[in-house]
Amino acid sequence: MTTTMLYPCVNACRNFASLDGLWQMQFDPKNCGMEEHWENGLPDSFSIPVPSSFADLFTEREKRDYCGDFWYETKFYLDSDDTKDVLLRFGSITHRADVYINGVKAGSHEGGFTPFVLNITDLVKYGERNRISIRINNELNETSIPCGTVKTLSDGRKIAAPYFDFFNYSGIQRSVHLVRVPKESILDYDTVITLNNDDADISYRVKTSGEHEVIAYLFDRKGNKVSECTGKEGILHVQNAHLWSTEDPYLYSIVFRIVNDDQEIDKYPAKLGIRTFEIKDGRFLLNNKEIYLKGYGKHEDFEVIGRTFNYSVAKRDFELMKWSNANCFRTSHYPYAEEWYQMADEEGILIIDEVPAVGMMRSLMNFADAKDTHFFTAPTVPELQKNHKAALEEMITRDKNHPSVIAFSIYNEPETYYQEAYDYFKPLFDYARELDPQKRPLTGAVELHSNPNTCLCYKLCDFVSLNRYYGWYLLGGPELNEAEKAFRKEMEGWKQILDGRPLIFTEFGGDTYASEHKLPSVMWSQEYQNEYYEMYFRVMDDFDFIKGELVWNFADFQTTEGIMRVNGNKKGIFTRNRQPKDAAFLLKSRWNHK
Ligand code: GCB
Repeated sequence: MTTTMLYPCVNACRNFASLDGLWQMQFDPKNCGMEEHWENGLPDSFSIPVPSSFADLFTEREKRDYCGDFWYETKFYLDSDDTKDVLLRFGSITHRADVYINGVKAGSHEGGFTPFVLNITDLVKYGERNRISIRINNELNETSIPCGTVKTLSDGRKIAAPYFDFFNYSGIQRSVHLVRVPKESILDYDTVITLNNDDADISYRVKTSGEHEVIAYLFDRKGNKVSECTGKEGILHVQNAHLWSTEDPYLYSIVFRIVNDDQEIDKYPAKLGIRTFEIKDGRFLLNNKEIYLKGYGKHEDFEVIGRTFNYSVAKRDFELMKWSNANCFRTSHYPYAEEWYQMADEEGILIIDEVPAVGMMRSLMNFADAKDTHFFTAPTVPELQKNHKAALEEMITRDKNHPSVIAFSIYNEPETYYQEAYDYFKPLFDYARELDPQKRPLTGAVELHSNPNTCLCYKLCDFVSLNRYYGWYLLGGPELNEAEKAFRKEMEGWKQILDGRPLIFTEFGGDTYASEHKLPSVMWSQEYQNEYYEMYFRVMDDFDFIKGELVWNFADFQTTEGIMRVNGNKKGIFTRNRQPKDAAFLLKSRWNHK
């Protein structure tokens, strides 16, 4: 496996071909694919779009809910050996994959939400068709993230039993690229920005696979060169820097070239926003100015396409976020497709980037049936931690240069109230701090059992993130006043122990059926959703240490079936097809002045 995760681009030195389109697929419920050598050709396949989440494309329940091994296959053609390396880049495969080129194993990857790249130069044939065969597995367990288990039905069929509240969409859900790069190439880069009055310094580091000289350039939006520096490490000075902000997301271009005298060996261009983000005196500062975080927890989720990235859906989401005066979203509960971050850079929306560490508590009904499962004492924990660490590394390596990314979230709702949880997470926080050159603030989201009296892991966080459901899972409907009292009491508790850390809400919300209205309100009605949010805002505005509110959820989304869900989670401010519920107008008006 090569270490480059850089998003593919085309120029005189490097290029790519998209392998998106119709592939062949075959389920392997008896696990006979390996024995029968399906890597040499699928015996009984059907066509399937790539990228896609296969589940919602089918009309048969057995296919939608398929859990186990399945295979994908396609062919590609390479016409000449032009001395470049050939890389095969998957945006993600959920959850694990073994990749074969012309029947020979090229590599494997565990983890369904980050890219992986295989150098297949020695496995391809020129002037001939080449076959890619992939054995994929979408089972959940307790060693990989997200966590869950598998149930085997009496007919032998397996179904996924997630310990989390979103549908276990899987398959090749992101784009596949065949990338050609020079033998000596740019592998990675990072930048750290400091502001000096009106000027900025961009310290950069570039990793290449060779020893030749590197030159770095910065261009403004009109293409004028504003700075240049020679060396694999250096500083680009920018006079009168045009800062990136949520109101004015101005992007420069940074370009790296590997040169040998006059000869250009490789070149890689990327967008760059000049901004700083830090926590000072309990406040978030963007470019040294305080910013209050307003927005949403989201999912990659839409009708028919499931978790597949789609530019039009993403554009609509950014338009709705901006319409409602939001400035931030959390990539609950996994790193999203790279295009989300590129668009957020352009649109001026901030991102809290979350690793898929969700379901670290044995519960099949969200947290409602979980308490004290002692998740972090299981023998599976060392393996889980290894995979968690790898997912963190892949997320931070991939996303570290985006101006939109302001923080990393290391977990969602694990059992943080045991010493073993602290011991599990401590090295992961240390590792994340080491990995991120910009030293962004770190956090993790916690549910109600992790409160000021019990939570041990908040101390690892630079800011505290709470998922709270007073007035929904607890003290709902006629007891909303009691919910407010309990909520205020908890906030008094946090006030005592935050010790300069800002606190934000990463989730709060109630399921709301878009067609339901009732006066006086009842739970599930649009009127109740408004009353619920009004109660939260009343409380939040009374506590100075609260520095952000991300409601749950941006839109209704698909989950596993069960008595807790009506064909999915309905806590959306927007419906699944992106039309507003009444609460959208409440948020829009609040966030206009907040
Ligand atoms: C949570 C989870 C989120 C669920 C949400 C809910 O605490 O973090 O994944 O979807 O509650 O709606 O119950």
